Amino acid sequence: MRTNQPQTIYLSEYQVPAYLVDHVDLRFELFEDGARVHSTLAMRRNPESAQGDVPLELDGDSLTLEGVALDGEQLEAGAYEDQGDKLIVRGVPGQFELSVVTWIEPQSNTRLEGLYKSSGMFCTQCEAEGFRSITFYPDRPDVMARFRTRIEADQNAYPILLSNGNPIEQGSLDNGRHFVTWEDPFPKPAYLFALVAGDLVEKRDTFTTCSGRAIDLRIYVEPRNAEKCDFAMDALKRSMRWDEEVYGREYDLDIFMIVAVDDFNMGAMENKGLNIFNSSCVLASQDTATDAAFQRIEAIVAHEYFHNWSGNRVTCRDWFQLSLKEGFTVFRDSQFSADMGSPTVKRIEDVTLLRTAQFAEDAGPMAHPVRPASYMEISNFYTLTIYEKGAEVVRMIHNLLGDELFRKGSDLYFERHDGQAVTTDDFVRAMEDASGRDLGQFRLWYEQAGTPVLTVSDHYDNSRGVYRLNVRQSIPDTPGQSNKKPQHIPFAVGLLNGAGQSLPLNLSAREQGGPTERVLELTEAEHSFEFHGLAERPVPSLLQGFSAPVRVQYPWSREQLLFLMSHDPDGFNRWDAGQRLAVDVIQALIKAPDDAEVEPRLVEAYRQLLNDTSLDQALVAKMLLLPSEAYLVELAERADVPAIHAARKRVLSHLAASLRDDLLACYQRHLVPGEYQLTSDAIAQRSLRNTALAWLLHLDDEQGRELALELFHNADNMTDRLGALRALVNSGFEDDRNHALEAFYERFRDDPQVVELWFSVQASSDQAGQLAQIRQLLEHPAFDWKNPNKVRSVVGVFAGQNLAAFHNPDGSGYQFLADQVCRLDDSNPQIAARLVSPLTRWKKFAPHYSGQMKAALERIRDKSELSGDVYEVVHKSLAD
Ligand code: B3K
Ligand code: ZN
Repeated sequence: MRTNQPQTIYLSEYQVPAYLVDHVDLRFELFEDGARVHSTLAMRRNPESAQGDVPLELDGDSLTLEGVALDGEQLEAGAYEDQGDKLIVRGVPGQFELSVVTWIEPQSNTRLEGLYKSSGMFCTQCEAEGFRSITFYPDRPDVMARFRTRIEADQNAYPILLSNGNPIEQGSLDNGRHFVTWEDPFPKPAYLFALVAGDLVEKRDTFTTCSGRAIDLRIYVEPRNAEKCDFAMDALKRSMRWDEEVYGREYDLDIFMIVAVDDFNMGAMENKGLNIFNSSCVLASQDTATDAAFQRIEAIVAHEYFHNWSGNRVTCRDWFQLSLKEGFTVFRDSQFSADMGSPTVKRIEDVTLLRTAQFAEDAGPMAHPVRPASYMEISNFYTLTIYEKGAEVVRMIHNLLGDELFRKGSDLYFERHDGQAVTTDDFVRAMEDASGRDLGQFRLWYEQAGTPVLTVSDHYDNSRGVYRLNVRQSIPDTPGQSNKKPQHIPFAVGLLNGAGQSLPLNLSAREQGGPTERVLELTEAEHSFEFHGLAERPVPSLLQGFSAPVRVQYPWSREQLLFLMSHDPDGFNRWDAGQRLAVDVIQALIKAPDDAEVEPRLVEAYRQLLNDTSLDQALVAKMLLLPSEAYLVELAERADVPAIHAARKRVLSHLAASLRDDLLACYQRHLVPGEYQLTSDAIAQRSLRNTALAWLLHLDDEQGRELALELFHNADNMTDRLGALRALVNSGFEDDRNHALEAFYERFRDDPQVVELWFSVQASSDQAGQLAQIRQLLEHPAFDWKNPNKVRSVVGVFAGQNLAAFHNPDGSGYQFLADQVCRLDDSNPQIAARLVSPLTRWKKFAPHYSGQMKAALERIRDKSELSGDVYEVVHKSLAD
């Protein structure tokens, strides 16, 4: 068991840095057995620090110190103290130059933080605290410096040497070595530092900015991937244009580079001028990437590019402010994706993730505010709350201010804070100053954790023609927070008459011809709104466009939901009505599993969706997807996963059987002839066909089987081929399933991204004997414990998406996950800590399950030498 518990860091204890760095000069000597890093820091005491003449403290991690010099003089061993995680130098003058030489071993770095090797290339990941495992440094985001970086390496093995900024010098050295020196003119925190050395090919392009500057764009990949960069390059150019047009942000360096690496802990990283990407988030071709992968790539390329302003030019003061850059940038990338495709579909996708996973996080033991007040291990705080809820908070400011004032606010924010490390409060203040609005109460969104619940009731006064909406808000207790204050919530509503028309919303008897949508502002625990001049009782359309990240409770009848499903003018709410109806039907079957009937009106509603070609097919494609098991778990009081699984499956089977002919017709109708295209229409058609196919195979339908085999063998794109494979794998056609899996692997075995898809289709499959199959996947030659994508595609998918198998009543799924977490904890604690997540919400499950989940957590807790990352998650999950 671990004895030295990691420390908790508190926002309230923030102090400005005692010393600043003006300039960093780095020289990397890269060798096959390690790397020597020479760093020279031009430093001075921070005039704003009240700490005075304190010793200089630099952060370090896993470094071998080879020498320290102050103003050019080597220091004797007694003149400094190497504590491993700190280098302390006493008696430094007010201004000085400190040189440090360290030896590191990127080859044996399996944590994938700092400098490491992936498929023969050197690369870095420094956010949040990786730079300290390269050299001793004040590794905190409010220390911003200009960097110059010289990289030296063997010319043959590493012809490409990259770092941030612009290349200023290059040349040959003895022994077949060469060097390149890069200079970044923009001051930046160390977390944005990057270095790459490898044998890579480049794809080049140019972008001309709004002021006419030509930017050199490059994507670096391994030679075998040379043909898979076009889409990312186009996405990059679209992002650059969009940021100019929508936010007035022009790119600032002369060169912008993206490098794809196979072993990467997350999706990508926004290092200044040198973004490093997980290969799976940049490489794509029609043959190997699904529509979802293309969309993800576009969104991530945009996200990292947008960070150049929201994150790099204006950065975070400390890691408690992480959402300052992440929430804002997710909001920006979701606006971008909405503009590139279907805004309603994008909103549905974002809200699905938020409601399924972020709401769960917000209701669990790791719940934390968008601006946390404390943490042990910052890597654990790259959460859905920081990213997705953070984006929702920015979206609400946008909803409250409107397009124009929001843009004024963002302009002011960028102008006022350019080159600074600031706080979420600075962001809100810029929005207030530009708009004249008071966001004082709104700030609670950053401070209070938990998902607000809006309980809505209504009353119609026939004689006065007045309809009243009463809204009560409450925010549940979360760890360390209770009795929360009411928040400022933008609540967008509309009212419909019986013919499905939107009614004018008149908030007083005098008002006439009011707008048909209004954003009501909730600020009190209880609010009532009266709408006048209504000749009949209206049907309310609540929280249109999901105008705030809240749960709405209102006693909708099934009639009302059916009505909204086909009439709500708000596309999002139309989808949501369908979801609520399906949830209601499934929940009823969970309560009464022996009920003979599945709501016939649900079947008819789906039939209409399948057959009415006048509807927006992109929306229909989303509406046909039943609520996921994970969402049903989230909505349950104490979830019984097998019961949820069985009820959902029963509804699915019933729908599929009742709609068989409609599904076949839908499948045929949506055959997309001609070239593969990525328009939202073509994507919707493929999605509809894949849903139809999956449902038919769910019935083990013979005609469906033939269609699936035909599509599997002849598809000209991965979306269709994988759709067919998935349908076969989840069917009862065992031989076909095995043949298809084999053929697929043989065809794509050399493409790691496709092999990951192949793993995940199997890890999420619904077939009996699941766990034995998962164990086999771990033994497969293509599986690699050192590659996070592989671990995620088997272990992560099994525990996070294959709920019925993971929650096997015998507890074997939990034991399995605990084993894998313990195994990974020694090599890659960040990934291990993420994998624990499905166990953390043990209290959410029915007692038979929760006890066993808790036991699995305790087993992890008792592992020897537990990392700080896993320690924090496990201990917080087990706390009362
Ligand atoms: N900023 C990075 C995330 C870094 C995570 C470090 N553990 C990617 C992004 O959000 O753009
Ligand atoms: Zn980001």
